[in-house]
Amino acid sequence: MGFEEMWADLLPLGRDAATGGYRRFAWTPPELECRAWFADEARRRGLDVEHDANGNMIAWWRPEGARGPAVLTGSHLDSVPGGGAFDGPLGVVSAFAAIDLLRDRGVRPRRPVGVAAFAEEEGARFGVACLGSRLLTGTIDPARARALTDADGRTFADVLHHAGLDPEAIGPDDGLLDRVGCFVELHVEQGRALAGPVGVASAIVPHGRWRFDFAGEGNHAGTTGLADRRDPMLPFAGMVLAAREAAERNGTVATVGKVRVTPNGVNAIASAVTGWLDARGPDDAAVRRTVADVDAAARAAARPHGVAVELAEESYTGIVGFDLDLRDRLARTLGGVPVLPTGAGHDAGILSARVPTAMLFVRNPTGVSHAPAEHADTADCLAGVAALAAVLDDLTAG
Ligand code: HGY
Ligand code: MN
Ligand code: MN
Ligand code: MN
Repeated sequence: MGFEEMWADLLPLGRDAATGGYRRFAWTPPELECRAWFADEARRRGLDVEHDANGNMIAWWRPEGARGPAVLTGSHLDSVPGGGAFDGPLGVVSAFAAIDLLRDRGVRPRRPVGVAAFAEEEGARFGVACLGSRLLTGTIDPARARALTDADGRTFADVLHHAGLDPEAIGPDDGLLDRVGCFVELHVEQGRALAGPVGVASAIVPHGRWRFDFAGEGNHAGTTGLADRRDPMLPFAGMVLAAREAAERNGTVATVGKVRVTPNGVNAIASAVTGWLDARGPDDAAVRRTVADVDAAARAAARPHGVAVELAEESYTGIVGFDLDLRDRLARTLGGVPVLPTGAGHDAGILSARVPTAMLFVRNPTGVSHAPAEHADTADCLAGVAALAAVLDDLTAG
């Protein structure tokens, strides 16, 4: 079952007719189908699947005689709403295909190799990106994680319990991390900078998401005089515009892509609005200034309308500089491919706090990601598999 057959099997799972993209939210039926696909591919290869306490899965290849810290690869299977086909799954399918290549060549790794599928990388269901790898590395409080809720008000603890996991068992897993020597994540490029089929990541720029809650007063849209309104939509609108202005002023990027309106009725003045800001930039200070500017603008816009504003939640990742030795080793193995930073967050960025990590990128000719137009040509995907196989061969040789 080579790359193209695996890809054809996975591709139909989780399609979202409404957007033409994918909707594979963690532990919803489409993502559970992807998890079942993962277990099938592992079983087909005689790999043991480990389910850690945090909902992450790792398929282990332990050739006879292999010992010592493992080389971990893989990525994630979940998606953003309306996401593309490649963000996450390309890294998982390529990992299985790279193992096939090594086996076909008779390569016998002297270290174990793991294929990971990290849980809730996009944070699309519970609002915190890389939730599974954050829990694994101890970079989110398990109690905070258990209390996270999805759009239907279901808690992460509920969903874990329903998935057969113990919500009280989530948290850092040093035992697992101690078995990992390094992590190499292959990922579709999220941009259009790559001149060749494959590149190596130099860094992940600082990025984060901030939740703003606006509290006003619900009322009738038709019978309430303007002077009697406390409409939270107005300062929310101010926040959206301020995000773009603050980004231009601070040399960053900022987006408000998600909003929740209560009660969300055409003829009802909202009682509450929640908006999520995503801000990213070249350095911590620029991102922090952007968020501070948006916060100030939201409060200034709220005051005249008697609306309360709270910057209620933050999940932020400072700059991730990948392990230089590992990065240079990959670049050498691949014969001097381009090395470039990324503005996208990844599990590799979270794991880099605990194990040496590196990333490979596969060219995306559209440059689009987190949308249906995300793409990688098959030839480039196969070049990515070959590159990953070469990297795994090198890293497991001794
Ligand atoms: O949001 C991100 O940057 C990543 O694609 N999860
Ligand atoms: Mn993504
Ligand atoms: Mn991703
Ligand atoms: Mn990722």
